[in-house]
Amino acid sequence: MTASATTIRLTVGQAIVRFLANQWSERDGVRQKLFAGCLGIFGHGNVAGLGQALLQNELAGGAEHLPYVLARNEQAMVHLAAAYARQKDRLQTWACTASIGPGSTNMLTGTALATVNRLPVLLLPSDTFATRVSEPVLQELEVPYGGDLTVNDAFRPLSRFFDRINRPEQLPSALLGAMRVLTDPVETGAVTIALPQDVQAEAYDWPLELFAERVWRVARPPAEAADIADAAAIIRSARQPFIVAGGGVHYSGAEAALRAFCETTGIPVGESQAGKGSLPHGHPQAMGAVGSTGTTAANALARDADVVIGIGTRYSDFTTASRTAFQDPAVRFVNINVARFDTGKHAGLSIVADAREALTALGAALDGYAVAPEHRQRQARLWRDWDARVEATYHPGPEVVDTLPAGVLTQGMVLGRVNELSDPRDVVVCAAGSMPGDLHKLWRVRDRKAYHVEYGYSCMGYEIPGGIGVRLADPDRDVFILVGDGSYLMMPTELVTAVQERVKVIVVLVQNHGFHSIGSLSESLGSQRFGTRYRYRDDATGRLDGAKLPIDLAANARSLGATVIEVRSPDELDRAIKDAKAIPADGGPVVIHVETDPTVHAPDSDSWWDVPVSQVSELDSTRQAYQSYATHKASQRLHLAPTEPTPDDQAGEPR
Ligand SMILES: Cc1ncc(C[n+]2csc(CCOP(=O)(O)OP(=O)(O)O)c2C)c(N)n1
Ligand SMILES: [Mg+2]
Repeated sequence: MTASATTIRLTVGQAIVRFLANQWSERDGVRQKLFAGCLGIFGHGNVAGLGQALLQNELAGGAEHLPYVLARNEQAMVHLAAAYARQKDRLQTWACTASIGPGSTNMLTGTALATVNRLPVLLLPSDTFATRVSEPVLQELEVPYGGDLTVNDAFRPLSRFFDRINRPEQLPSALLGAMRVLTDPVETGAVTIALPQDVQAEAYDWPLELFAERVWRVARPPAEAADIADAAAIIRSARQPFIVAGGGVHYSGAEAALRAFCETTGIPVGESQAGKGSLPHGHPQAMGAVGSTGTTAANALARDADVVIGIGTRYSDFTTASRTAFQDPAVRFVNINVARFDTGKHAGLSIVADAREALTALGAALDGYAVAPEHRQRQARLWRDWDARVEATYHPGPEVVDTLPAGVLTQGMVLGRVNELSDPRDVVVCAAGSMPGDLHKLWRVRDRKAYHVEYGYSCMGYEIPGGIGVRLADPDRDVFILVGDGSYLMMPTELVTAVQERVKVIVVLVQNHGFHSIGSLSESLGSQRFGTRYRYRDDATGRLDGAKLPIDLAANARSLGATVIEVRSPDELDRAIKDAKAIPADGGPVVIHVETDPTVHAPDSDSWWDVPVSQVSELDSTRQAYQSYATHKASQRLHLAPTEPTPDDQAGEPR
């Protein structure tokens, strides 16, 4: 076949690279490249297909340039891409290429994380031969009952879009479908195009128009007027309304609209993990975190709320304290979300819309409405009480400090020092362990993009690659990655990527010799911290309660090329933070190693999280925990009553 002037002969891999380099997203009149680049790890599945295409692209440079970055672990590269997308408000992301078999299945956890958190990431797992002539190839899963099944079919339930390119002709529609999903705020998540190794290298005459620049406008759907009118009627009759701000507030860039809405109406705001920072710390309506890891201020207001306005929230169990957060028997919900899937939760009144658009419309419809002055006063009182507890956690007195072993700090002190010595725009990154809950409660957020805790999938190992993604997305902010010893051990690998790409991130490695989080949880559930300590198996007991392990994670980080600072006192920590901040932007990763006492806890949330306890047991500890579990369980609410304006609401009568 010869190519005419309207076609170009390229391999499937070359066509993908050329296509991706020409995709743009646009919102509010601002355009940006949809793909910052392509992350990858090569093996026989992609080295000569997509790998050759990326090489050719790199050597050519120019407008089509799609930078290639070599990662160390495929799961980590998907985390990096997801974190990047989150920091960019979902307007930009990365593609990820992996080899056949383990290279590709390593991406599954990252894929689930992206979809759970609704973050756009493009995955290009390599697949076994479409022609099947050489089967079974290295790393092929042979399924006796299905010749067309491969390990990559495991991506299907984790992806919002999945396709496999068995013939070049299938590529254009797959690419267009993938871009549609990546840039749609409702559908977005992980998008997978599986690429058989032979097809990647196969040539085809592509119509040139496939490679035209394409701009994908990210929608801001407005609310239905009737929904806004109903919501306004319901809110006008509320005595103690309460807002739950979720990640949708950030993705929509609705912070200013939310602030204006709260200031006029006086409605207080509680934030989910993804929504934290929707209002800056210190704003009169900012009650901080809500739910299982919430502040006592937000949780008290949530408990008594008669109308809950959910904005861009999924209402996860942490946010609703496993459906115990809202205890007014007649509580009603008004839910604003781009996804109808979420607006329907808790039988709420559904406002399917962009958060910024809906808040602006609702603010106008509520003209003249404000909560009673006592409601504002209560917020101020509750917040003062909570903030004093935070202050005492950041700066504990001798009654705590004097009990600490030499060289050991509390986790609250560490969070406090980092918070106070970082710049307001610096970003804190975390994902799993005890720190996400503590950060949710304690961290004082001063900028809309300064808080990045991945708590949809809460994936140990996300922290370091996630922090690198944030830094690449926002290179003029310092990034503080708070990582526990358990999470660090799962995935320190991308420190090497940060060294290679000269990406500065400041990792605060909190060593407490095991799982503080799951240890405390285990204890509270009667399971006695079983299996949560990094200790030798004791010869006498046969259990993991011997001496601490002789591990040196500081040396480990140093061996991976990071600059390491070990601290053993608050003063040393202060100096380390300042020194780390002074390191130049191309100075690579810095690791501050600090040891903390896992028995000192953050202040309590007056809240609960549903984790089932064994109903029968030989252990007293478990039997006692079950009693307490049953009590909490009894306060769970289903929230099934439909929310619609009553005649009283319509008449503008307070209930
Ligand atoms: C990949 C993964 N495996 C298991 C878990 C369950 N889990 C949550 S926190 C945690 C322990 C984290 O330990 P560490 O990082 O040391 O933090 P710490 O609890 O000590 O603060 C575990 C095992 C998880 N969230 N992610
Ligand atoms: Mg730990």
